[in-house]
Amino acid sequence: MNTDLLRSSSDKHPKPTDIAFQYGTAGFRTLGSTLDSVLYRVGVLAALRSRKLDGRTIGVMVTASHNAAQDNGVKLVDPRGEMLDGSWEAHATTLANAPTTEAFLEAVSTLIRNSQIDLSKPAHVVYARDTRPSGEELVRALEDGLKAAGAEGRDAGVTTTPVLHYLVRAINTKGTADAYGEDTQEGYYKKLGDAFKELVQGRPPLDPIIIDCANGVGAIAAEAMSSILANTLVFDLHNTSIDKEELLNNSCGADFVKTQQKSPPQLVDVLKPNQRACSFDGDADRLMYFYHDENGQFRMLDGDKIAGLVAAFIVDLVKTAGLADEISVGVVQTAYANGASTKYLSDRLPVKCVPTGVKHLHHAAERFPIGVYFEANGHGTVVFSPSTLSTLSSHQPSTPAQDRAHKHLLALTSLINQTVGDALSDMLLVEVVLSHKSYGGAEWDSLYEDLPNRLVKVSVADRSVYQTEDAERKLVSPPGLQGKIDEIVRRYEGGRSFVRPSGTEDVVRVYAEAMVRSQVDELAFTVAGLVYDSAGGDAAKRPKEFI
Ligand code: G16
Repeated sequence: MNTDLLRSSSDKHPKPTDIAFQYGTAGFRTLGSTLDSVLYRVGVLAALRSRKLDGRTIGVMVTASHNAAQDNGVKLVDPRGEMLDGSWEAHATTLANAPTTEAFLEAVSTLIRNSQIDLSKPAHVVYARDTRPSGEELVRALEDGLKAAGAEGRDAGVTTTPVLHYLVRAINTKGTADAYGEDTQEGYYKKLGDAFKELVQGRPPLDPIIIDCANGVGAIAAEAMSSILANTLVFDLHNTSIDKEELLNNSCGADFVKTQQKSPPQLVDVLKPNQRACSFDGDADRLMYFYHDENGQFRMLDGDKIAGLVAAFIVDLVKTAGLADEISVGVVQTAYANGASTKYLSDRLPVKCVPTGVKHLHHAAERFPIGVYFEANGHGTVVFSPSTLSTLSSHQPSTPAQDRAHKHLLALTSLINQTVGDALSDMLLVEVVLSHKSYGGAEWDSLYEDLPNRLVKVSVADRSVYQTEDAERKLVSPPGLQGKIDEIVRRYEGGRSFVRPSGTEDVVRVYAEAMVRSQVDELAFTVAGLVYDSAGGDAAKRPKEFI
């Protein structure tokens, strides 16, 4: 690498003195206006990661997903389309925090030396961004880093996070036996669209689906998919104002629906009783379904409900295809999974609980022949292990029913974006299952009844003080706080509550559930009050609902 070029270009992207950056749950994420140096350095890091992996293509996505419009962020994607290997997250944080150009150059050469990176190898990086206006300039900083590090960059433009993950895998598997698909956005839409059409062929037509696009990039993706699907499934698109920055994720989108437990206000008068609707988030990697029942009552079908619906469907297909002895299905959840969903699933299948973050769920799911993973917030997908894929491709069905189920399983491996949670792909998957089961929202909803639950955010001065263990279900720091939480939880029938620092927002999250709605709010706000006080929060600013 040309050190002079690195030095001069790094000088154009100085690190702000007063900020410590952290590669968190989904990469770097904070105010977009502070991220210029981070993007430049991520460009250099992505080039080194690619060289370390013999020139295989690395992905870089510029997005702050569900966060408010003024935030932005960046995350790296490894060659199979999965999140960056954990050991390199620390390198990302080190490079991002080097205070000066000289310190940055030193950190780069330490990384090259310690990781034994062969600089004669080529470097390839594909990158994209969501619709946030700050993304344009941040991409320019990234390009400067790529150029300085001598990487060949491919700009995938404005697209969804899952499309970028798809592209990374498609580029790296091109021309091989496990080619993932055509390495273009059109290839992605066609792959999913063809699989969907095959899966619903011969089924009664589905009613149009209402989609809340969160005024984000999902609106573009849904539009493109809609023209491929034509009449097979009609999309009724809402919240598609991608040019109005202030509307992004604002009173709409998957995070709003999940945390507020109500429909986006723009849809309240649109929804007819029992009509199904869904929300994407700002970069279309989360999906939340909902409907209003006959009494106009809001009903939410979140990631847990999606996991239940999809896992049962796949288990049935595996059995019908005559493959039950060879292929099993497992489910991965986090502590946010509703207790009722964990009970429903673990009565039927192996279930594993891991810390928050797609990277944790994805890796745990890969240990199952077919791993279904969903976070309650709507992030998730299904992964088929290499040996399952080879069993499926060599299977010889012996009856027409087996043949049909086998073909459907094969089509599912194309419909599902196996690289990461994908709102569009997951939505089509849900629609397939609803079509095969002849379910509406209410039938799906009745698989089990959620325990009342509540998610609260607490702003604290330093969220790094809050450390957890046991898949984030217990606090180990600050000392003594977990004991106080346990004592409160014991007072509530079926009570459960835990506290963890967010990796994407500057807050501590408090989750609570209990048998009775009114009690769950009390439990959540009491625990939130404990957290606020433990952080030495200003008594005058204590939110009034904290008990
Ligand atoms: C990201 C991660 C998810 C995680 C979410 C919230 O989602 O990819 O796995 O559940 O952040 O994380 P936290 O509670 O640590 O803030 P997204 O959609 O924001 O990219």
